[in-house]
Amino acid sequence: MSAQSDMLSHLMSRRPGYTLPRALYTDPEMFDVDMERIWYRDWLLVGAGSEIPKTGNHMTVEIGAYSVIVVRGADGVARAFHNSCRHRGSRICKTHKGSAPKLVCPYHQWTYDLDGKLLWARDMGPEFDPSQHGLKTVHCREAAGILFICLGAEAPAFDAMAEMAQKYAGPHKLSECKLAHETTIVEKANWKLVIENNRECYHCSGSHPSLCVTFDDNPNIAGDGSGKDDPVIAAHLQKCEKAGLPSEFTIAPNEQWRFVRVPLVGSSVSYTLDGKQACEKLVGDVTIRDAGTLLFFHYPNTWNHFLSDMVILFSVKPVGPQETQVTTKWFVHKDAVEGQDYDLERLTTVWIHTNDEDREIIEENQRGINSPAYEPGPYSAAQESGVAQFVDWYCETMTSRLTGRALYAA
Ligand code: 3BY
Ligand code: FES
Ligand code: FE
Repeated sequence: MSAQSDMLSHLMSRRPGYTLPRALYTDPEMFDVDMERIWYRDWLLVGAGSEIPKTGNHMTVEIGAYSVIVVRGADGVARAFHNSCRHRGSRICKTHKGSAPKLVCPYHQWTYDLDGKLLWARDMGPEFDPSQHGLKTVHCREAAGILFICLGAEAPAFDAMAEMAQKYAGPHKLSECKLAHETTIVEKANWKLVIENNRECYHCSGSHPSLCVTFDDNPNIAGDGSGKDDPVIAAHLQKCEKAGLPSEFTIAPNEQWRFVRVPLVGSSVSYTLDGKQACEKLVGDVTIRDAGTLLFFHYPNTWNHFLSDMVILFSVKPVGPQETQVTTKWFVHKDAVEGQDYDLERLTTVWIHTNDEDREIIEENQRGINSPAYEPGPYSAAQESGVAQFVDWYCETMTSRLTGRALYAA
């Protein structure tokens, strides 16, 4: 109870338009409240459905204290279960990804069907009721080929976001893409610093030489949609919409997610060091190379880029108050052949560098905040409105979940 009232008093003391009070980036108890009230309740992106295309394909995901199995059923539906056996609690799947016709616990071989039902348990006696010992379910949905899970007893609304994902990302047909490469890096910083950093490009010119070849750091482009009166952005929007690619800035009523398609720098078509394509084959129904990038964020755990020739999904997982994992997954058309249609190094190099550069600045951000001399500082209205938007979402969401009311008018 006291961690929650501490959280509330930190939230009450915060100054809008400023970075958060120190405890919210450092304190283990505040971290636990973040996990309980945000991470264990919201929809979280875990990857693409095409990573587990066939019956019995599964992946395991660790979210805080939880371990979750996401598995493709015989009916083609992806389902998620707690990765904890109903016998004595062992983890059932220990590999990051795998495939099996049934889920067999490695400890005493209790065997579960792909829909979580307990099928077989040896010598449990006549009184034992297998129907009471199925795997515990976790909410799982696919939207435009993107896989989400939610650990909450009741999941928040999903359909409005799913509809928008279908509209904006649908033409990229992620379900018909293959995973070309995946990395996970550890950043020694609070998860909110990772998201804050992603929501601005104020730092880009100073830190991202390779990204800046193709990604425009003009804050009006990706910012809050205010740039649509700019002739370059307006022309890009028109061209993409004409090519069947919805592009106009759209944001959830509670501002938890956003879609917008933005142009890349000059004649660049993909995230490469020369701005030229990364893959010969275009994805899905995309017919134009210069479609720019469709940006999709969904708080608390993801930002994504849908391009004409690849899709990059980013997912964040808090490990501790000052430790966060960032997983990046690069997808290309499923028929694209490595070495022929794309070169893996060329496909991944810009974001491998960018991620590492971000890790470095975010870790320095954390180290500086750890100093007793830290005090909340002001966001630039011109450059960091996206950061302020995230921080407002966080404070508003946390406050309403702790008190049942909203701190600021919607
Ligand atoms: O990943 C993004 O959404 C971009 C790229 C750099 C900063 N951020 C606004
Ligand atoms: Fe799973 Fe015993 S703990 S079968
Ligand atoms: Fe960055």
